[in-house]
Order: sequence, then structure tokens, then C-alpha cells
Amino acid sequence: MSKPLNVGLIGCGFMGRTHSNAYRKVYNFFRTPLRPVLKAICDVNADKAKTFADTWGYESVETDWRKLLDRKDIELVDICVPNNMHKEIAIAAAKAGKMIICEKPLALNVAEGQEMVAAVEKAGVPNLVSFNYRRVPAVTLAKNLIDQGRLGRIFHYRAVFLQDWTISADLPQGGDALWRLDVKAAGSGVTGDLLAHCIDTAIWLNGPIKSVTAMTETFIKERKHTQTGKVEAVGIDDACAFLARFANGSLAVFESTRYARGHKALYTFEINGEKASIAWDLHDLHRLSYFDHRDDSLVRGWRSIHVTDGDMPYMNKWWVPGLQIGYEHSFVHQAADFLEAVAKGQTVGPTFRDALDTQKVCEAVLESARKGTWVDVA
Ligand code: SOE
Repeated sequence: MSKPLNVGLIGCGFMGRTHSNAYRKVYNFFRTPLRPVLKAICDVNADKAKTFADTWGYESVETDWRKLLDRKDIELVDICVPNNMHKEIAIAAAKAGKMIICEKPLALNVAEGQEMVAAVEKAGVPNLVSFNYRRVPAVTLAKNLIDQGRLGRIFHYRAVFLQDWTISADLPQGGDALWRLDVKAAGSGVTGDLLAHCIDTAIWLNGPIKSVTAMTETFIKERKHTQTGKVEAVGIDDACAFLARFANGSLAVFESTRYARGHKALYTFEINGEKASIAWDLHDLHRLSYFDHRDDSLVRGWRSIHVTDGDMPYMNKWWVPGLQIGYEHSFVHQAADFLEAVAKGQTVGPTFRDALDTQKVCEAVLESARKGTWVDVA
């Protein structure tokens, strides 16, 4: 028998929707031991929160996150607000003894992230950061193949995350969704928003990153601020590229930009090992490309694995072989893994501590871009 778990979610934006959808679906497909109950939605904008509650089936509405944390009936707090609010809410939630799922990146910077890790570990509350791409079945399959040693020694890791939605100079900074362009709310630009995904996946698949050398650019230097109405300097990185060395001796190239005309969300990675290579593309997220040098040379070549069979990660919970799933399912898998782990008293990654490793790489990348030198990851 499953037990109910009361969720209080903060933030009615894009991520609030992906997480709410996951809580609604997870029990239906995974029959998790804990069954999420959408107890309360919280947003400063009362109208927005009411509409959201109606759309997703939340039982109640709060407009002050402190009130939500005071509520005895809330067991899991889900933080889906801009990055500059993660720290305060997460630390207060930990003190209140709540379990926490927090949107990525963990924090504005490493110092904040360290405080958050200390708070959840002191309180002993289950915690997870939403780096959802780990739980796309093809990406999890890549992890399994690497852990089985199929690639042999890894030489290269290559990842890009390309978008084009900020090219117009007329786009303001600040406010709904556009807070991602406001350095005070976001902490950084593509480094924290997009490369953080690539870094999380990379560390998970290929181990710790030791050192980096980076370059960044802010192409549009000033934008009107939605909240102040004034034209203000843009403090985020619009584009960032960096080289990295992994602790296992492999070399990496990472690139991200919001100025790659024609690309909406092209996240790809390729890993080249001594015996085999793997490649993945978010636009074709249910496929994993695999090349194995040990194959008979007459038929050797890149295979395109359609990750839908029941023995593939997560897929026995969905439809039948051949029928693929999509982006939103990565959040359902995240919720499933978290609820299973909590019920068993286990930990599942990426925890706040794991996400701090990603934050450290992001910070080293930004420092390297400023200094124009290689920087060791702290
Ligand atoms: C930004 O456009 C964004 O929505 C990120 O914030 C998400 O984390 C990424 O998955 C897609 O792009």
C-alpha cells in the first residue's frame, strides 16, 4: 500500500509545470511507495497561483513561501523559483524539517551552495536538485554502458547546449522567464542555466572535472529591465565555451550559447573511448548512438538504439516496445527515484552535495573567463 506524501510547490513558471505534471503522473506509472498529494501551490502572484491550482489540482494556495513552510501538513517542499531565492527557501525548509527538491542550478554561487548543503545535511532531510536530463532513458542507458566498461578508457567528452531565444536586443531582462537574463536573479547566463546541465551529466557519466579554461561573451550589453523600466547593463554570459580536464585523464570541450540561430534547445554529447563511443541528442532523445570497434568490421558502424524496450531504463513502466516517451518523462522518473529512495531511507542523486560539484565547475569556468587562465576546480 502506498502512503500519501504532501507536496508544497513554490513557483508557477515553466519548471513548476514540469514538476507538477510529474507528481500527477508518477504514481499512475511507477506505483511508488509514496504517493504525492498536491497540497499547496505558492506564488507571490495570487491570481497566477489560483489558476495554477485549478489547472494542476492543488488543494490550496499560498502567496508567502514562509507560510507554506510553517504548515505542518507539508512534507516535501519543491523549489521552482529563480536562482536567487533557492538559498533562503532551501535553508528555511531544511530547518523546518521538510524534504526538498530544488530546481537547478543549486545556487547563485559556491558560497551559497555550501550553506545549503550544510543546512540539509545538518537537518538530515532528503534533498535532490533537478538535473532532469540524467533521467532521460537514453542518457541513463549511456551511464549503464559506461559503468559496464564497454567504452574502455575514455579519451574525449564533448557537449553543447545551443539556443537562440535571446538574439533580439528588444528582449527585456527581469520578470517571468526573463529573470534568466538578469544576473541578480540568475547568478550567471548560459553557464548556470545550460552548461550546468551538461556538467552534471558529464560528472555523472565520466567522473570529476579537475580544471577548466573558458571564454564568455555578452553580445547585447544593455537591456531594459522589466521591473525597473530602465535600460540596465546586462551582467550575464550570453555564450560560454570551455575546455576541461577530467580526473580520469580525458579531455573535454563544452559550448553553450543563446545566440545559435536555428537552435532552440540542442543539447548533445559525445564520448569517445578506446573500445566504443556514445552520442546523444536531445532533439532525438529516445535514441542513443553507439559505435563499438569490437564489432565484425564488415558490419561495424554507428548503431542508433531506439531506447524503448522493457529492459531499458524506466521503459517497462511506460507503453510497449517501440513507443517512445519524451522530455516531461525525465521529471516523472526523477520523482519516482526520489520517492522510492525516501521510502527506503536511501539517498538518490543529484543531491545538494552532488549539485555543489557542478556549481564549483561553473564558478571555475566563470573565473577562468574573467582571468583568461586555466583554473583548478575547488
Ligand atoms: C532555458 O531556456 C531552459 O528552460 C533552462 O532553464 C532549462 O533548464 C533547460 O532544460 C531548457 O532551457
